[in-house]
Amino acid sequence: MRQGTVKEQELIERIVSQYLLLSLAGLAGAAFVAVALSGAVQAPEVGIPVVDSPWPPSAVERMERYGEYVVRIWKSLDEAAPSFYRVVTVDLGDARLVCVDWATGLGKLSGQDIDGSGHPNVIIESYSGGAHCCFATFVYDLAETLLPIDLPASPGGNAAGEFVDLDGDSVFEFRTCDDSFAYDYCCFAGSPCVPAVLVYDSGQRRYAPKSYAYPELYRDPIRLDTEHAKLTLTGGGDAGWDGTPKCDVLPLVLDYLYSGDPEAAWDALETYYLFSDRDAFRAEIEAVLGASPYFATP
Ligand SMILES: [Ca+2]
Ligand SMILES: [Ca+2]
Repeated sequence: MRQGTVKEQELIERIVSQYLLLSLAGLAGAAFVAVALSGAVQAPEVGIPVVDSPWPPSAVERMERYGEYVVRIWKSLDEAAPSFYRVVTVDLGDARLVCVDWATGLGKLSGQDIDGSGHPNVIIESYSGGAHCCFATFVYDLAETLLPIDLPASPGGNAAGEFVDLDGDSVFEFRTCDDSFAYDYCCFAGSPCVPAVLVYDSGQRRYAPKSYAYPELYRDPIRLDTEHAKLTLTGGGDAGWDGTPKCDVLPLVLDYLYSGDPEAAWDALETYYLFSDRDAFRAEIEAVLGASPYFATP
């Protein structure tokens, strides 16, 4: 196994030529396609990733070098493969250190130092397809050794996220939303996805929830969700699965809880939710948030 621009170029040219061969082979019959495909899959020196997939990756779509590390985005030449389907690998010398199946590609800050370690990071985004499911982001610090960074996945699987430096200290926060209540009380479109911020903990090398440190992010949602909650008092809200307007009130309650103001949250629940199961509703909210990796209290 080697690293080198010339070899890499040869690889790409060879894969392209095999792709052309495959296209021609389509005219010649399925048996010939199978032979050509197995040739592509077996190219040993490039380390084509072996994944349990109906669409084995067979071509390098993009390659990046971050220091000594080589990151490749692989795609399948099978036309039946979903358009977003990729496999991402990270190699150091001859060693394959990371192989993420069902990737969609690299995060836009890949190659930058997002955690302040002094080494670049690689960010791999994945999406498993299907209705609303499932987004995940994988982060590694490319130091002398590759170090995984723990980043909790979307609780309901429906929300992607992005790295943003919210406080200007050159360490990036992860901004996303918490979809823990998706489908709980009403349809997906009506379910809340409250803004959530995870901040980097360099000691633990992990992202941990700390939305309450960014109350300014909740000002606009609180204003909008208050207007929405008010509709319940005039009969203008939408009834959920159980005939109550839980999905009209819950977003506002969550805005306050996430922003670190539980008193305002429970006041809002009392003001806008006038049904007899209010205490049970509150207990459910507290139980769900207690189990959410995206929620924390000050
Ligand atoms: Ca870093
Ligand atoms: Ca920051």
